[in-house]
Amino acid sequence: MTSTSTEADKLQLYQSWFCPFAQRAWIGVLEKGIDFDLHEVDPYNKSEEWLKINPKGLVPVIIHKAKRIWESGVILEYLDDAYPDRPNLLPNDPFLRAQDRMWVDHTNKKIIPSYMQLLMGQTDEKRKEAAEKLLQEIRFIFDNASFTKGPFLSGDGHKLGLIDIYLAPFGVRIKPVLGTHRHFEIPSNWSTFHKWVKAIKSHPSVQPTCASDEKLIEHTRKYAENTAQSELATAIRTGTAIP
Ligand SMILES: N[C@@H](CCC(=O)N[C@@H](CS)C(=O)NCC(=O)O)C(=O)O
Repeated sequence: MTSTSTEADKLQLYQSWFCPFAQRAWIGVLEKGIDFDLHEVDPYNKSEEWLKINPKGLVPVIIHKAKRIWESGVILEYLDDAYPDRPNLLPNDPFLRAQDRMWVDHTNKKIIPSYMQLLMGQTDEKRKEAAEKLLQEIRFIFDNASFTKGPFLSGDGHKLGLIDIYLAPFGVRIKPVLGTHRHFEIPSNWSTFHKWVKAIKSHPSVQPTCASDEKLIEHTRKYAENTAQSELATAIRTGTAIP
């Protein structure tokens, strides 16, 4: 906590243990070293109390200085803006900042849809198509990122940054969730990808936010069986934009 902040200003994070989007916000506050309270909520129960916190009814949400902010990517950028004296999530260089944001866009438009289509696909043909697409889209990032100084995707790769945090929840789910439900695997010779996953999983700001593989596999079974009723599942089923 900074010397000027008070208990009333303390950041409040509303999240759900299973949610990859909420995990981003949690990693972000840990990486920034921000003092915060964590509230575990059930976003599917659209109670009046929950909708007062987020009228969209989605996790994550933060409340900071009595103001609420939702949308995981917006939250991460807000943390940099509101806490400029802490380690930045975005690099300083304009080109490298733009690059992180390019991969964020790619993650939203390409990686998440193909990840979800593979998880929810109900025919061999749909799964094969989604698996090929997912590999191609992951390859695209890892072939084009800078990686000049380390395993991370952000900036020059020396430090965990915005795009790492953005992609990490899906990166750590690929093996347990897609491996178990769909026998999907990333080729063992994709060394930059595997080095990245290893660096992410062991990172002190990521590790405490990871649910066990067993819990994630169990939680995602309803997606694999195509019975999930979340906004994300509906968007994938109907081919509309993800929430
Ligand atoms: N684009 C949003 C997505 C958030 C989201 O879909 N969260 C899910 C949980 S993983 C949720 O709250 N779902 C509630 C629902 O579908 O009703 C973000 O990145 O924050």
